[in-house]
Amino acid sequence: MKIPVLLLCSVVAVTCAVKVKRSRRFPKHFIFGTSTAAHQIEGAWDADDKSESIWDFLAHNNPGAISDQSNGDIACDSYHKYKRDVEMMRELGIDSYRFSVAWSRILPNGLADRVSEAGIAYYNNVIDEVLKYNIQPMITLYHWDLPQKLQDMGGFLNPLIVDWFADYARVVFDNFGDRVKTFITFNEAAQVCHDGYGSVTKAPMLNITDVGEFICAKNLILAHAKAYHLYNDEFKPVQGGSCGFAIAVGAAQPVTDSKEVHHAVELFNQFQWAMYTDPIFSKDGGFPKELLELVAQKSAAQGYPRTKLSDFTEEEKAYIRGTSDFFGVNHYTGVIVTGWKPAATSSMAYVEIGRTQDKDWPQAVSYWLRQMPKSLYIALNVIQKRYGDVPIYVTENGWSTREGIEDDERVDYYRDALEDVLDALDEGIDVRGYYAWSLMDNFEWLAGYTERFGFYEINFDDPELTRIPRKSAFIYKQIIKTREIDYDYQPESYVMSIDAGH
Ligand code: GBH
Repeated sequence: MKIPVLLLCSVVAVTCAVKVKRSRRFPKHFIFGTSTAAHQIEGAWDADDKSESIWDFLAHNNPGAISDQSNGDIACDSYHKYKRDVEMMRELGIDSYRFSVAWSRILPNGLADRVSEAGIAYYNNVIDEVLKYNIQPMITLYHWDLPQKLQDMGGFLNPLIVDWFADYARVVFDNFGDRVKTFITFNEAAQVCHDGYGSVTKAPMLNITDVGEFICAKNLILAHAKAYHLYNDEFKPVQGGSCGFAIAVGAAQPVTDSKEVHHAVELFNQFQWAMYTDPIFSKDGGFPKELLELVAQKSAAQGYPRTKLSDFTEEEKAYIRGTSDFFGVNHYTGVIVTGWKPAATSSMAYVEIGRTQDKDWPQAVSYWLRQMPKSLYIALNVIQKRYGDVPIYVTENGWSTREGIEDDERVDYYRDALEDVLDALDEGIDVRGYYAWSLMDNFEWLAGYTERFGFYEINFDDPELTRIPRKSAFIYKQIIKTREIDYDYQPESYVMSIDAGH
């Protein structure tokens, strides 16, 4: 489907003039970074006393589920090669590095009866190494790798996960919070609950449609809130950092300006991400009202004695509301929403919402990823409209290719996305930083090593796992250095070095 440019322009209200070189600059204190996640880069899956995570377990027991039958056993071997990783960060000149901590490396039993010395030592080494070069660490506590032992006890379906997570969070804050000033509790709650519990696209692949997803959602949000309160009450007064939540927000653009289509967009947003963020960021707290009603209607029509998703109690709402110091947004792409056609046969309103991507938008290797014009700008706007002036970090944004260091599509994607950030800044949206996904190629979940997101390429057949900078690495470096996007800039050679002061 072809979307008229004019419509896009009028709806997002920006100048859609052909790209002109602008002299706009990123503010001096704007943070540029890169993101990774433990299971995707560390390898060393059983080093020292580390136990299996749900992703280790999935790959070991059901290798056919992963498109190239690979696993994260070695991945980028960052467990041993973190010094090279930090050297790459210095080459790029980034201000901050977002990475995640593997729960099963810190607490091999999942529960907090025993803390792994080796696990703590590893993350201490990473933190100290980045800080040595003035790169600020940002830690994600949970990026999808639950200890399998906790999954055996129900994982996010067991309400005790709230305490288990808070106990784990205490160990993380306690050990690293003296040096780490930004924490993210959960990465992409919707992907944890929808993909992992409500379908088969992420571990633990439970496929308990709706019911599993909703139980997970409530427990996860409560776990987040408990960890936030713990940080806020006990650690922040001494350590002085901040703690937040990171969620995937895709742009949803109405196909026409009609009321019906705008309503469909709102519903789409509610089901895709706002059901996880309204309880935290909205004024009244709790789940979106309309979503609750629609789920209740469907539940009744399907013969359930009660709704599949009840709202939080008033006490819980108050406990959850306001528990994030910033909005972490992972953003990749978006859709054009065409309308909403309720159907008696579907279990969820979400699947009744018509959506499409324009065939003219460049397509990445990941099937779901296209370069939608202005998508990051649209997403940032929607967040600000919904929740007001909350500080925002773009905690992930990136593009997948196959192997090869000439990654012009990635260059285009990043330039456009950063242009969107400048547009958002111009309008007073409080974007504090931008973390590109990813520093290097890594284990892309069910897609294994077939989709490459890195500034640095890795040949996973090479035992040395040598990291080689792509063209995009040089472009990102130049943007960070000059704080502006120069569309004419081309690297003279592909030889990397570390600039003075890094
Ligand atoms: C992230 O997931 C993960 O955090 C990261 O680990 C992963 O490697 C990376 O991205 C690349 O996949 O709403 O229109 O944007 C992103 C998963 C898949 C979430 C697509 C949103 C719907 C499309 N995203 N999904 S859209």
